[in-house]
Amino acid sequence: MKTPLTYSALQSFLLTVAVIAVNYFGWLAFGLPYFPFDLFDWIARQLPGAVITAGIDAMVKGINVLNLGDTASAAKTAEKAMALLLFLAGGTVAGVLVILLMGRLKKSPVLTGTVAGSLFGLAAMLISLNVNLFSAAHPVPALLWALLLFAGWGFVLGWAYQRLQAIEQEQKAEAVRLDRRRFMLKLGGATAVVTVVGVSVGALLGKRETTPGTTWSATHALPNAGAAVEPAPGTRPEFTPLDKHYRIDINTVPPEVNEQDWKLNVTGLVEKPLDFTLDELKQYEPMHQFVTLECISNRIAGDLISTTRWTGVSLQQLLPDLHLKPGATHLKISSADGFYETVALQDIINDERIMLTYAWDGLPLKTKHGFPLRIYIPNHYGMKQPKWIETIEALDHWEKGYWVTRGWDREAIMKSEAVIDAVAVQDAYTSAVGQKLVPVGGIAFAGDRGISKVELQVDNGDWHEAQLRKPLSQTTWVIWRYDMPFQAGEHTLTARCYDGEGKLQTAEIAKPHPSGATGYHVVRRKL
Ligand SMILES: Nc1nc2c(c(=O)[nH]1)N[C@H]1C(S)=C(S)[C@@H](COP(=O)(O)O)O[C@H]1N2
Ligand SMILES: [Mo]
Repeated sequence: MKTPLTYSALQSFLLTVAVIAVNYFGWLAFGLPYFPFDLFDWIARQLPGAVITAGIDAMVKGINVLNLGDTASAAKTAEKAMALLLFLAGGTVAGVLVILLMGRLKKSPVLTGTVAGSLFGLAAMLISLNVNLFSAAHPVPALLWALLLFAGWGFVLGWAYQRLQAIEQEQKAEAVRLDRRRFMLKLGGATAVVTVVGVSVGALLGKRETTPGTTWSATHALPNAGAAVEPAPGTRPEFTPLDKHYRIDINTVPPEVNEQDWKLNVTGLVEKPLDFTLDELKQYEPMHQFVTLECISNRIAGDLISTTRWTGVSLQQLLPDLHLKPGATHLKISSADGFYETVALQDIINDERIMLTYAWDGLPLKTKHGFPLRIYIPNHYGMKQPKWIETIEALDHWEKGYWVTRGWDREAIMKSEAVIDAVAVQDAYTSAVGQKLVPVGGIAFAGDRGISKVELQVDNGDWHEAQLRKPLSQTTWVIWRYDMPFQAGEHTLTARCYDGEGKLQTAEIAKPHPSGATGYHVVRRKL
């Protein structure tokens, strides 16, 4: 009797589950690479920009439609789920192919499985090294780990195949069926145990990111404390708590850079290659800036925008110590995850705010926000601003950055937008001269251009000028508020803003791709 294909599929499915679990354990317990995520990230880097953009767009829409909470975290969870499903599907298919090969070769199935598994391990290792150039996992233990894991998978696959073959030799068809089923049950039981133990021990040993020390904001008043205009109740916090700052990057799991091994390398058109440790960078006069960062993928009124206090060294100040050659015109900034962007030297010379940043809200950057070093470039979306910086290369020409190569805007200048965060509920109504008022408010943002005016329209009426709260700085969003006279019924509210130069934001509705979303924000509310 021949083993049916479903048995082969089940067998390789079970073993792939076990690999995922043991791999998880090794990742959390010892910081070894986690192949399902690395593989997923690698594929995402190879796919054409249009495919990735469509994928991200669909994901963000889905998160909004299904109301899955904050977009950045939900997207990362979705990515992880996709990575695991993909690995599981790939592992199952690969296992079936290897089993078919075992049938063909008629040699030792265990040897065939082990060799095939080792080849997969080698491929996984190369992919992992290609994606994660970070120093936490050293290549040698990582390579051994990949070989062990995948060769082990192939070995057990071969062993199980042999066992099933032996069962097929039995006389009665009924006995074959029964024994086969018994064997699969045992295999399922064993993989279940490995999976549960691997995942739970891994989770127990896994280190959580701890935030040492106190944030700056916990012990200091914000620079606009006591500003006359109070946010309408329900408006998002003006200063984003550190653990609420959005996160967007090309990594399922952020690269973990080891401070001891890390140096900022300066190469290219320089008198001689240089490097800086983090401590050396901290010797320079620190610069503090309140910054609103926004992702170009943020939709109108989306949550991929946050504000905190950035600290670092102005590139203008560092420049003389880089000893650039006269021909240098651009700096190419490259990161531990393979991300990169170029900054024009002229921009640095014109704008002292362009800064290599090492702290947010008074603490070293969190791993996911780019520890140990990221750049700040005012007025440009996040896609222009690498995190986890490792290298600065001086060039004599401009080059496309990671997302520009993939079809996004070269300049990626932040668009002007006004957002309605809150229409107060009844308890929060105010009144003036006998008139019941409904506080309406939110944020307005136009990069470093600032905001000069926000207006609100109720239904098809006139535009009413809102009050503006004094912002944290010229480079943050501005909180606005308009106390709208109460009128019972359902209303359409529309907000728009003018930037610091008095330029009205465009009403034209544009999607995030390729240059950032535009259009007036409209909400409907029943009062
Ligand atoms: N190395 C690296 N830097 C990166 C990215 C990335 O994928 N890799 N993503 C960029 C994008 S698209 C955005 S919006 C910001 C987000 O920064 P945050 O996650 O700290 O909020 O990081 C930027 N810097
Ligand atoms: Mo972004």
